[in-house]
Amino acid sequence: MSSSHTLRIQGSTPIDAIIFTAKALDPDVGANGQIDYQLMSQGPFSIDSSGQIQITGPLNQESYELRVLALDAGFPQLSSELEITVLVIEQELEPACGASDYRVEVREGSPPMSKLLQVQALLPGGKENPLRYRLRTDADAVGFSVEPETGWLYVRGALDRESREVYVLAVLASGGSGSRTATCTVRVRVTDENDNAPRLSEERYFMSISENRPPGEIVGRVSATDRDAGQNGRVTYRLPTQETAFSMHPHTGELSVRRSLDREHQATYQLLVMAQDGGAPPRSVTGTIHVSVLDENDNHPVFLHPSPGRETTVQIMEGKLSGAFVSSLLAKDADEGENGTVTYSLSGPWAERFTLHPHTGELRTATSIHHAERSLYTMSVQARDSGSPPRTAEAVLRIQVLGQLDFSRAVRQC
Ligand SMILES: [Ca+2]
Ligand SMILES: [Ca+2]
Ligand SMILES: [Ca+2]
Ligand SMILES: [Ca+2]
Repeated sequence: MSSSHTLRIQGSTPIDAIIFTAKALDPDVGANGQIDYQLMSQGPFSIDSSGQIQITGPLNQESYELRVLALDAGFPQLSSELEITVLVIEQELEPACGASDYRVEVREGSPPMSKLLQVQALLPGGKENPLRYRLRTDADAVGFSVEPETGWLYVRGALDRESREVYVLAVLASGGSGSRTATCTVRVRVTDENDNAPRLSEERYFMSISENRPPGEIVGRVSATDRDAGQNGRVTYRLPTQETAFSMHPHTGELSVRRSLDREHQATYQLLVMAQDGGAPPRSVTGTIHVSVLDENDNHPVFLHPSPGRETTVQIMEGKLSGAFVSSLLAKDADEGENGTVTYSLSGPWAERFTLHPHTGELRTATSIHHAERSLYTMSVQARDSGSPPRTAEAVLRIQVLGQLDFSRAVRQC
């Protein structure tokens, strides 16, 4: 019985490596079933009792022909033969990357076809068989290309760090006897350029603060963001025009008053605010802040009539019917709304003989007035605003009642 077998082993297979196990099957049992193996040919090989063939020396030939004899211990002795052709093949050449991990930085916005770096894979002894490079097509590779012959990596279009900062590319180098491929990893980091101006959270800010607040009181806050990195994205704030009433914190964006504000002097302010990044050159944006000064009840009503600070005398004719016009009171209040809304009242002895309209200030008789009964009424008039707490002003009004006789005399003298 004989059979044959062909083995392919690499020339670099180490000494002592087991390359084959011969197995002769013998149906006999006992001594007849014990098998002895013998290697009948020359070469750097040996076989042991279990049929394992080992390498015992360097493989210098391209091929070896081995004959294995399997003998049993019976009588008569039976044998079988196995022919093994050992082909020693060259090791397959595999390309290998020149670096385990390529790293490169590229400036954001670099123009298309900017060179990044050259990937070089090596093929041992394969100079006559050049490698070709290509990019593994994936999402990261979209913005890049590689020159097939040289391995130079390019950007295809300008990169935006604010969209993506790191790309991991796989450059495949293929060639060699076995068409093997080496995968070289390239990490591309996009460095920042100051290509974004800060953006204010609002184009126009509307803020308010009560009048009379102490210096340093915060009115409100502006904020801006900048998509760039580091100093290119660090925003500071300022009021670009000279402002005597307001100041801006450069880092927090807080607007505060430099002094107390007086609504009655100025009720609204419009300010420019500028947000600027720390790039070189810097980029900036401007917005506007509208500040409303809210009213406080910090003004008394002031009488225009009767004259404040001194007594005012008005004259009326006696005998007028109830409801006759006597005088009109007028007080002004510089405040706003309720704080500036004035109501009038009258006090003093005999005040019930007159009526004062609380809103119009019209003073009229409440009864028929006679000179003989009383010729002079001295009244206290009060103007009060509707603030909380209210403020008041007082004045003295003297009403002189002229008798018919006095009046005729007065007319005759004219
Ligand atoms: Ca910026
Ligand atoms: Ca940027
Ligand atoms: Ca007032
Ligand atoms: Ca006020």
